[in-house]
Formats: sequence, C-alpha cells, structure tokens
Amino acid sequence: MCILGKKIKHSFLTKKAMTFYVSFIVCLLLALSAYSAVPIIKNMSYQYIAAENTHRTRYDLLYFGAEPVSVILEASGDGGEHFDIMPTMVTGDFGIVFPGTGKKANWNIGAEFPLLDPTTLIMRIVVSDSDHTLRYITFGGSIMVLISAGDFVMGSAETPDGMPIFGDEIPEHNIYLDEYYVDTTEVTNAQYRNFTLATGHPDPLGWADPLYNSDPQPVVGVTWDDAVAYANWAGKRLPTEAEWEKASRGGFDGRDFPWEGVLNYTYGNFASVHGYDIWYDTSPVASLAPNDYGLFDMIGNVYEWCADYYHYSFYESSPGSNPLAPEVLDEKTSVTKTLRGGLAMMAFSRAIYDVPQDLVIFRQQPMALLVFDVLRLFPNK
Ligand SMILES: [Ca+2]
Ligand SMILES: [Ca+2]
Repeated sequence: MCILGKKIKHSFLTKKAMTFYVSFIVCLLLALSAYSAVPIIKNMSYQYIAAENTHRTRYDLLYFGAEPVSVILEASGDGGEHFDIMPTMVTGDFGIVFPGTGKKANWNIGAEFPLLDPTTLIMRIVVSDSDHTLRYITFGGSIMVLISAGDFVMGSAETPDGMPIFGDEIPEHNIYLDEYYVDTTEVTNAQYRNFTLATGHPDPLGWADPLYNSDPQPVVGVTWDDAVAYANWAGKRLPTEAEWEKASRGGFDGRDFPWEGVLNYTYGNFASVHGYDIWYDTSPVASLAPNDYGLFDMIGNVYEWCADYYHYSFYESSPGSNPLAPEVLDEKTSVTKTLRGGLAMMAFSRAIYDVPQDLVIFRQQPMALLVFDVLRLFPNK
C-alpha cells in the first residue's frame, strides 16, 4: 500500500531519497489506476477517552475519484442492532474529508449525549460520494461493510457468449436477503494466526509454504470445518451462497463479473499475469480494485467457502428468501460445501482458467484437487 511521502526539497535529494520518491510516484500512479472510484475505509478503530469525555474514531480513507467524499458517524447503543445515534458535535476529519491516512474524528459525546454509556457503543463510519454510500464497522479483527436488505437477481439466464455451459448457474431467480455485514477482504494469514495461537487449532495445509504464507496474503488450505471453527472464534459465520453472490455482484444484476464488460485485471488476481495482476500465486489481499460494495478480491485470488451444501440444481428450487442449501435435496445427496469466486493459482492450464471460474455466477463443488481456499466472514447475527 502506498502512503504519502514527506515533501523533499529537490536540491537535498540523495540517491536513496530519489529512489524512494520515484518508487512512490510509480506506486501512486499504479494505485490511481488500479483502484476504482469507490470510497474505502481501512484501519478503523475507536475508543472512549474518559479524561476528555470524548469518543475518538480513527480511520484511513482511500478514494481515487474526483468528487468530494462525505464521512459521518453512526453509533449503536444496543450491540449493533440499530445504529440510530447520530453524532454531530464532532471535530476533525468529519463531513467533507480528503483521502489520506491517520484520519481523526473526535466526538464530544459528553456534551451531546450525556446520558449515554460511551463504553458500550459500537461505531459505524458512513462514507459517501454521489454513487456510493458504504457503512463500515470493525468487528472480530477486521473491517466489515453493510449489505442492505433487499432483492437481487441470482444466477444467470444463459451461458455467456463463448463460455462453457454450466447448468448449475441457471436459471436467474429473484432472491430477498436480510441485511448483513461482510468482511471487505479475504481472511489473511496474520488474522488466521491469531486464531491458531489462541485456540491451538491445527495449522492449515501449506502454512509453511513461502509462496503463500506472508502475513497479508489470504490464508489457504483451510477446510470448511476449519473455516467454521475460525468463524465461531471470531463471533462470525460463513456467508450463505446467496449472500456471497449478492455481495460479489456489488449491486449490479445480470453481469458476468462484478463490473461491466469482460475480465478486467484491475479488479482481481486471476490465473495468468496480465496488467495490474502481477501474481501467479496469491496476492496480498486488497491489492487490486474493490467492487461497488467496497469488497476486494470477490473474484479471483482464492476461492471462498460458503455455508451451503453444493447441489447442482439448487438454483432451480431455491426458496426466494434467505436461502441456504440443505444437506439433502430430492435428487441426490451432496457431501461437500460450496466454493465461490475463482482462484489465482491453478496448477495446470492457467490461461484457460482466467475466465470460467472467475465469473460471478460460477459455482464450484470442491474436489480433492482444490485445497486452496479461504473464508470470508459475516457477523453471527
Ligand atoms: Ca495472477
Ligand atoms: Ca476471492
């Protein structure tokens, strides 16, 4: 991740400083090109400072669009069920905010809501431009974003031009989902290590492989049972397949990808190396552009476990509201869960896997070959 460097007077530039400066410019240009104009919150935290009777929120704001970005706060006094407390006596980076790191919003809670217990509040950051309004919380060691309740169109009406036929993706069907939060990134090795150290849970396959085990890369070699164990520990749960697909679509029905058009290497790490995708194996999470819900790597990098059992024909018989595929359907019994979202590293024929498995509608039944997978978590509401 690039950060803004200090201003350096040209006449005092050392070779090292020049190298840093050039690297910074290259990095900035890459970031400007690779990121979509979606306002992104990272490194969110908050704390009540009793001595000042002030609630401090800290965050980084990433935005590469040209419009002003609005940042406001919402607070919940009932454990996150309702965010109906609207702070206004806030100083610092509040209101119209320019992108950057180390943002500070200080809420004079003592003066505005003297009867509230400030130590039990859960904070939410609402960031908006003219096209997006995203609500962020920090929970269970990660940043999560709210997906509002409502309908979306799941599955596909027909196989996209030139693609193989995947009958398990049809038909298109309308699905209603309650609201939910989703991690903005895949679970990293650093996050998963906190879990194994705290619980003694066995290390995942490939834990010692230097191709995959740096802190910011997604954890791989995680079984579905491992994923559930991690989720329980973090106070979250796996997404249902419908929740995963709605999140991945980023608010757009009927597309083959979370964005418009064809495979786009500014959004994901796919099987080949192409453009901004410079990795044959996994990239650090959130290295490329997010979708319009602010979610990174929904397509590509590593597969993501869903809560559902995999059934080839589930889309034909799915309930219309908050579906979850059961263990047994009429036509056959499935013993595996569902993976979604494609995979950067296939051990064979990388190029041909750049498209079919990276479609937003592609469903994957795990096989023995597929040991690279990850989890993306939702609060256990
Ligand atoms: Ca790649
Ligand atoms: Ca992924």
